[in-house]
Amino acid sequence: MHADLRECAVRIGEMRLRQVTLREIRMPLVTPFETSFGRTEVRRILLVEADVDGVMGWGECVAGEGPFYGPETVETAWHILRDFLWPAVRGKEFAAAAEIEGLLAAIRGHNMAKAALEAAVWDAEARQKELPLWKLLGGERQEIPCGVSIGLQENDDELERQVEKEMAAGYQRIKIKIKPGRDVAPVARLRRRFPRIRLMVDANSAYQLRDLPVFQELEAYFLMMIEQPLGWDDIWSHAELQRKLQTPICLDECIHSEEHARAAIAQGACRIINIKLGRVGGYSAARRIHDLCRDQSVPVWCGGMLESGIGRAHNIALSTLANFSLPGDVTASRRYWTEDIIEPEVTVSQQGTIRAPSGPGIGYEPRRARIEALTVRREDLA
Ligand code: OSB
Ligand code: MG
Repeated sequence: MHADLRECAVRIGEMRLRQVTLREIRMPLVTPFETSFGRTEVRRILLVEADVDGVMGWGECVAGEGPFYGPETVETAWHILRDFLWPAVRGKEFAAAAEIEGLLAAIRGHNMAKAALEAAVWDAEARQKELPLWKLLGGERQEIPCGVSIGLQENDDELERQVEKEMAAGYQRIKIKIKPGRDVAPVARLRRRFPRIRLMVDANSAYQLRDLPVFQELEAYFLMMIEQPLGWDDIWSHAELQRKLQTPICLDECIHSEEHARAAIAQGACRIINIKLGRVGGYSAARRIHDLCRDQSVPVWCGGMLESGIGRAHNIALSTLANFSLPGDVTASRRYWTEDIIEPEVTVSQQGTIRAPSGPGIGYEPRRARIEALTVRREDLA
């Protein structure tokens, strides 16, 4: 073949990142969200806009305002994106968003920063191919089951009102946050009031193995699962605890990679895994964990991180994979925001489901004027 032709053939289907724009927006939550590690009133959200050969894709970094859920923050993510991730992809050709992970592999950790960039490229690739992202990912569910995560409340009356409201809205399962001193009593009360609902608790690593009696007491209330009771990076102690409990443990904070998931399952540290794109470093890792869990008969569900519409839309796409068989923390925009940054907003049916969108990419359009108005900081990387 002539050299020019070969050059041409090699380049068909190749993509290149032309520019990346980082933005920080601030969005006040409709009501503050409290967990065992802290309280959030205003979300600082880092958005990544990627220009892939003129097609724009969007990703959201789920790092928190402080290093309390995991080690990353908005500031560390911005630094890593600008100073390490962007230089690792700048000018590189790739055939698919699935190759981004490999380009970023030399940078250790910083999964939330990586996932935001990778997700933006997935959105752009799907838009370029005029496909819904969920189909490009191999998703099979047209409708995804939804649950809600209810933060720590002022008192148990208020908690009961919240549960009533969310059940009336159609959500299929209720998760409440717990912490030492605010665990057995609220669960017992909710179970008395709602004997048959699918109920679970999330401790966000607030307990230690010596708190075993608390979890033994919780066994009486038929919880679907107990999410991340022990140390954020301590798989071994969860295996100790799971051996002593009938109630399934679900790991969130502990699982950062396929290797962590394999170790946790092999050790018996959990029977369910919560997958978050940010925590595991993007779609490539999320799909591997999904496939591993499917092969090991471990159900998974999609966690949430108080995302704006962009991150919410990505969570919907991920949740269409077949083994996302349990209701996720993927909910309507209006639960968190007076006005979201996507069009249309995410809505949930009276059956507690979200319909996978039919439009290209994430299937929701970023509302540029609103994003611009909320932006407090912007940097173009070229
Ligand atoms: O542990 O799942 C968690 C929010 C922030 C940080 C961690 C968690 C959560 C939630 C809320 O539970 C999930 C959501 O509705 O976005
Ligand atoms: Mg959790």
